[in-house]
Amino acid sequence: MKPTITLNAIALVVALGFTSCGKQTGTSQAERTANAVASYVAPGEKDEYYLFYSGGHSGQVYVAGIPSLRHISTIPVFAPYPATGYGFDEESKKMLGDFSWGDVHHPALSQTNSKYDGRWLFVNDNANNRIARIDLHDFKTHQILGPIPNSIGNHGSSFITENSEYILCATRFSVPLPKGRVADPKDYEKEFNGMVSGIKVDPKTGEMKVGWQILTPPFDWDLGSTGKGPSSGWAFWTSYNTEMAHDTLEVNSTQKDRDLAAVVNWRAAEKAVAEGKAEMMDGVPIIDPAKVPGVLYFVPIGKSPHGMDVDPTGKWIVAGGKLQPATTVLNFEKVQAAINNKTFEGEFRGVPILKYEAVVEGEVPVGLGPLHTQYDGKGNAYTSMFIDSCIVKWKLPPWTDEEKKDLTKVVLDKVPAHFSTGHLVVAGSDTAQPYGKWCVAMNKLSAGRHINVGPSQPESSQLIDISGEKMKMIAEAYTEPEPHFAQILKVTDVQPTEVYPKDENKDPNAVWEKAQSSVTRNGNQVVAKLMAIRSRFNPDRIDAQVGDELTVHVTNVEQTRDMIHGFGLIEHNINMVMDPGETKTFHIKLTKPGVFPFYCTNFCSALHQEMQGYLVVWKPGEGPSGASGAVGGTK
Ligand code: RUQ
Ligand code: CUA
Repeated sequence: MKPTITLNAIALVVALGFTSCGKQTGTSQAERTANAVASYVAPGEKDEYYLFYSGGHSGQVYVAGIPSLRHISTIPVFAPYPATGYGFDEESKKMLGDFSWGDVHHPALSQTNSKYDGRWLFVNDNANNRIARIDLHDFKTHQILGPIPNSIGNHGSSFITENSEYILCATRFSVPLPKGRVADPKDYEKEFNGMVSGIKVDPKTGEMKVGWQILTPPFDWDLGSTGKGPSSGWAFWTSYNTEMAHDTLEVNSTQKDRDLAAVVNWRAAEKAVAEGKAEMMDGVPIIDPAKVPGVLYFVPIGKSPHGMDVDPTGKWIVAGGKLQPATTVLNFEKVQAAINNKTFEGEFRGVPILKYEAVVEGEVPVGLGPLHTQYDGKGNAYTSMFIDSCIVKWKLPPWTDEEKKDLTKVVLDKVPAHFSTGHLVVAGSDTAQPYGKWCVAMNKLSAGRHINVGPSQPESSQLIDISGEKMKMIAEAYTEPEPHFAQILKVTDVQPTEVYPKDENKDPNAVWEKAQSSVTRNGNQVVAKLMAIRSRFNPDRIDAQVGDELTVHVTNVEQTRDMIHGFGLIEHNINMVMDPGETKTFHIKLTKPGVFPFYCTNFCSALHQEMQGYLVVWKPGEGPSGASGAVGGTK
């Protein structure tokens, strides 16, 4: 295949600014009114869908409503977030470990039988090689797994299998393995390796652990997705840098017309590990695909591809070629046949390369810079165009003979986006039964479409109605930097709790009545058990001494929705926030004498401002009960 567009042409397009792929819609007064009504959620009414979008290097996940596109809440994941006290109490501090940021790219809702089951949302951290689990019963982060051993640059994740058996991950970077081994990047080809990881998910609790890994050449694995239906048990990733360059990647990794995508049989990998065919590295069973045939295959994809998305039937796998003005459609049945018949065009390091012509259904000329593809479940595909700045709707196979001869015929519609769309998300696209109806384009550049906020600008997201034959641009909103992928979940497909029921609070330090609250001393350990209720803390005085270690447990005894209390401690960098029925704990060493007020940080009642108390830190040997005493004040 000849590259149909040169790098220089693309550089030129980028340098000249945005290309456009059509007229802006929604300009007549009637259209504007109709669009406004379509996304309007009147005061007191509710959105129909959740949009969970990744917050990139903010480390967080944001929740918006669809169709309003209003930001509704922030779920802190990889970075402290004082608004919910995340990263201040012992439990969340422990989850964050030594890191105070992450780079969230791809959220994945848990699935049962290729349908969202409303239980968990998993997200990856590209920066520190982690995966986190948000439980949808309370919309909070409950586990952060990692850094994953033998895995650097956890970008090609989190892709969930059809029954949430695994979160599958592939590395963006390669390094000498195991981690900690040093080799000269000049010896990249020989010394560096990438990895595909299977993170096992407990079917009951969602608890993750590293299951197994597959060693790969040092390609930069990119986006991927998991199979279903006929491709059940398989997963797919594109790669760039099959050139295995280690410097000036912009030039050196874009030399080849085609890069090699990975076709992974994860069930075969699981089986190989069970049969003892793996070798341990850093505590993880590692499969060498050259020694265990049937686990990994390569397939060529042009050119520097990015997204690779399986359609709802599981038969079509679409890859976007960043430097090629077409998407490549693989036919999984042909992939299977090529594997069975050994229709290979060679091998790389013992891994067979499937013959391109044998597995490709067609290259659809969608335009410049195709990245990601989503589906509506009605036979249509929607591809985000980074360079053309638009969304292209096109028809999936099967194609007529006439269409096959000229695939421009399957390109159905284009709608401009503003600007440089990265990911897009169609509601439920990665399930067997998409909700369809809405598409959100997540654009990399807002380019001043909003009121001026200085040189650092937000990203823009745009809501597109895909229910009709032609797409309709409906509304836009601005988001925290910087959304990558998102998931859309129907509100009725999840039942979050509104309070933590008292009976379910198993914290041994929870206190529910004044009589249970206490401040006690044991050696230099001072333990305070406080209860928070509108509008006081009980007790509201803690006495201790310099050199003491202070542990404070605060229980919010409210059982009313939205009755949240905070515990901010002046000049100690502490802010816990307790939801109704929740107990949280912090632990600090007291190093300076003084009287330090603590107060409720969450506006909870008319007398919220009165909800305060004192931590009295006496000099050693001083205080109301002398050297050995610690007291709680007014009960
Ligand atoms: S990548 S703009 Cu991090 Cu998902 Cu494609
Ligand atoms: Cu409790 Cu404000």
